[in-house]
Amino acid sequence: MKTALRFLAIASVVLATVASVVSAPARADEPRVIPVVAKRFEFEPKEIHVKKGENVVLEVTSQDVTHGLFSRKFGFDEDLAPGKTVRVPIRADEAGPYLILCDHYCGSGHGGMKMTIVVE
Ligand SMILES: [Cu+2]
Repeated sequence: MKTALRFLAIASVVLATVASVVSAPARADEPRVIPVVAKRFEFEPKEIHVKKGENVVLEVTSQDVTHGLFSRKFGFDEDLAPGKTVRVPIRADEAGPYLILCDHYCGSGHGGMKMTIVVE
């Protein structure tokens, strides 16, 4: 009887250890979250560096008027309503600088409102 109880105790410790090891690696796949602010007439930061194949989420918030967030490369085109945060997942498999544009007219400096994502 004592032997059986000891076996059960050891078995439950082993199972708990296996369970914690199996569930741990999920964290490594979690995307890196990068906060971005949009305001007349710039994005902050202006340049973001990511690694090839890295999963990143841009959390973009407009501080003033409605802006746009457009990227041909990453295939997104978002409207950024003031005060709302938009989550944009990105992942690049090729190195390079990629231009991100405001594509929602926001005033006189609209044409120069851009940022760069550098995939390295
Ligand atoms: Cu604009």
